[in-house]
Amino acid sequence: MAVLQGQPDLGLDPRVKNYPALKKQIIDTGGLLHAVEWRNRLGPYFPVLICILGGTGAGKSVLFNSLIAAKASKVGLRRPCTRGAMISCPLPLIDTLEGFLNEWGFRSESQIFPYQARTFENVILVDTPDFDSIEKSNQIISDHFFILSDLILFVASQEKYADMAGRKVIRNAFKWGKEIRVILNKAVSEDAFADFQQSLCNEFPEMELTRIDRIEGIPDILPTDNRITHFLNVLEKFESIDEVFMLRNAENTRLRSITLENLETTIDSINNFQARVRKVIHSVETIAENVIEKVESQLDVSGSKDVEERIQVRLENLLRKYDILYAPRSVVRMAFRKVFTTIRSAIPANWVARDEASIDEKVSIETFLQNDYGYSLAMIEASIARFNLSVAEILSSEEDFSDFRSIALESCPRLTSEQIRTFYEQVFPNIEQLLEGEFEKFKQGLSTADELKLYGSYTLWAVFLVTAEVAIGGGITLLDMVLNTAIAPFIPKWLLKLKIVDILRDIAARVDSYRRDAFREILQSQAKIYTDVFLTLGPDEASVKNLMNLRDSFKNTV
Ligand SMILES: Nc1nc2c(ncn2[C@@H]2O[C@H](COP(=O)(O)OP(=O)(O)O)[C@@H](O)[C@H]2O)c(=O)[nH]1
Ligand SMILES: [Mg+2]
Repeated sequence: MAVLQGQPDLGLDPRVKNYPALKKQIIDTGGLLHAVEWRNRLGPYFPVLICILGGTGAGKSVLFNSLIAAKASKVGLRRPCTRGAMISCPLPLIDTLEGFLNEWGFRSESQIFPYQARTFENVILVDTPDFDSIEKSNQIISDHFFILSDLILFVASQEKYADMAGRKVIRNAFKWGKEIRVILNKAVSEDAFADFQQSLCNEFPEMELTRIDRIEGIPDILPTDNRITHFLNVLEKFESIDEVFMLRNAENTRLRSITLENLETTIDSINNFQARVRKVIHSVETIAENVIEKVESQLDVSGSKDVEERIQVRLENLLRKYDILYAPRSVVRMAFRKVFTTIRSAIPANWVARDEASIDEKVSIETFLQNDYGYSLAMIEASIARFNLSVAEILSSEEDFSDFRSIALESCPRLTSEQIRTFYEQVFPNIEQLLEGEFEKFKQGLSTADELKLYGSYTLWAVFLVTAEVAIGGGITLLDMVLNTAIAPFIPKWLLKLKIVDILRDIAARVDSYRRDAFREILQSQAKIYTDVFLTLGPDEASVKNLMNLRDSFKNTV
């Protein structure tokens, strides 16, 4: 049962909207479970715990003293006069009682008073601190004794009988089915008593109400006259061990069922919270899917005459530079490296270099970004921004998400341009290597004659390069569109015979799928920032599981 101890909120994030209510529920349930365990340990023959409960100055301490016939508990109107609990118990039980007080954490605030003048050997009588005490510790002690008691003597005074806090305690006991006797103390007026009785009967039929008349002065103990005889009888009843057994057994059953009820409510609340988390995560994921879908459709850009022309110019430039100038292969490779390093960091295609200047100098991020088609880092950034905006909108529009909204603002950073670029570099594969691999593969199936021709020509490199650029800039759709018109005319006949067009399609398809994956991964990593934070709001899974197991075992025994 220690399951709820040490982690009174089961690891919930305090920023969660219903945190205080949930935490209180969990603590209450923990208290009940502890009480069940405590009672089990003591068994059904342990003396009954009779607690005098009531508001400040009602006369609890006076009644306590009167019942044990000793001026044990301090009496007074200065509040709160009684600090902690005053407990009267049979001598042989003192050690057990001390253990109990230590276990429940209010040993230092309580006093034990062994019975002397009047002894009930099967009764532990507790003068509890005022439940309406301004001191929190007093309230807690009073709450605990409420839970642990077998029988409650609830004291109201004529001055304060209409008090709402008192009403709440009685209501609670009634709901619980706990044995409770209500006492109107310091009663002087017949009307007030009748009035109190009436209002009690209305709400709690068959509630037993007893009256103790006011005596003169400021007594700290009442004379043993018929004012308290009734209560002495109640206590004396427990001289019979059968009565003890009956009451403790009945109270055990009530405690177990109220604990089960509390467990169910707590689990329901936790389930509701978890459903809310699932809902917000689902919303974020749906938004991500929508943005991805939208961007994917934008990735299928359509070509135009202008695009075709530019691709041609780009090819011409490349061929002129590497083929016609017979540049050594290493120079081409270096150029490749440079082009693709830049492409990897800036993404889209560039066939803007219409003049004959070296592409090494011409390829720059600016010219990529100037491209009027294809997609770029700017496009990824824009869609991430659109995604973040949609998430913010949904978090603001749904009342159910109000706490998630501020949590997202506080704990979910948006990816910066720099991070997006880095992410892209990480997820996009090394195109240069891919093309080199293609080149090697292509060579393998060739006859010696064809291979020789291949070494003498850089056309293949140039065509590979342009293909990759087109795929990065406009995807497979664009490539298909321009393959026959803009690219194929530059491919020599002997190369065409070697099914080069299919190879180009294959390369383009792969590059295209890589860039789509890269985009999706970046967007999903932004979405994950949200969902990860929402998932860590708690509660701790193991504790919830424990709670459910407890609930199940209770169900079988209640
Ligand atoms: N006159 C009169 N005063 C009472 C009676 N019962 C309690 N008191 C006074 O009410 C005040 C509060 O009593 P106390 O037992 O300390 O109340 P508690 O705060 O509920 O423990 C004390 O000054 C008592 O003397 C009564 O029957 N007659
Ligand atoms: Mg008192």
